[in-house]
Amino acid sequence: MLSYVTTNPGKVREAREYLSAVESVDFDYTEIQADALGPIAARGAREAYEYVGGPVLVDDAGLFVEALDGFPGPYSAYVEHTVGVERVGRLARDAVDPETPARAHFRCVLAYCDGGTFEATPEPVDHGDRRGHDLAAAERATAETDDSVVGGDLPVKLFEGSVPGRIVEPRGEGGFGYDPVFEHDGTTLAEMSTEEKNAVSHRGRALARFAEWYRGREE
Ligand code: ITT
Ligand code: NA
Repeated sequence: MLSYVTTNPGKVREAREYLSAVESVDFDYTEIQADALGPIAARGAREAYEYVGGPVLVDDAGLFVEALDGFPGPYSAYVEHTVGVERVGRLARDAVDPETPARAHFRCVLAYCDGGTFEATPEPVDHGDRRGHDLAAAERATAETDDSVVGGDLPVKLFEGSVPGRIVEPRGEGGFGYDPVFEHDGTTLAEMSTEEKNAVSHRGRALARFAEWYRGREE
């Protein structure tokens, strides 16, 4: 049984659409201070594997606002709980003039660890539609995950997804976190059903990549 390790029920709801035989484990693994999601997720997966004693998937995500040089990025959870979503939204919109969209993207890195070894075959990294996005950041992200099997005491395999959008005034009641202020193709993620959000979201893309790989290796 695969354990999806998170303290966030919103993430579990989305993951269930891809992983039916998944058990969610509410375990708060140590989030190291790092400026990239990949290493945070990899460290978390090793720690969660030791705790659960079976295959685990951890999910580290963040909102990257272009006009704020990628803030809050890997600090998104801390910033949500301190500054709050509405104020982050205002900060992002104030950073550009009123006619200019406050461009941003979400990224999600899934880290899988089962204590075993993997073939070190790099997975293609999906950054979604990169148009209008910080290419330097996308490039750094590619460098980070191109070798998707990361070493350490236990090997970990990473899967990534991203979604481009813009920061707007809050709309919608669905989703969680920054969803009400993040608009993709005219709709905020909070205005979408779980299914609709998964079809375009950073997490949906990463989960689809993971599910494909995971099913493939069970055969
Ligand atoms: P776990 O670490 O226990 O999984 P978390 O909520 O702390 O749960 P992260 O460390 O990945 O998750 O923090 C990411 C932050 O970004 C946090 O504030 C989330 O609410 C937010 N976030 C993550 N995915 C999101 C999504 O799909 N839509 C909106 N906000 C999201
Ligand atoms: Na967290």
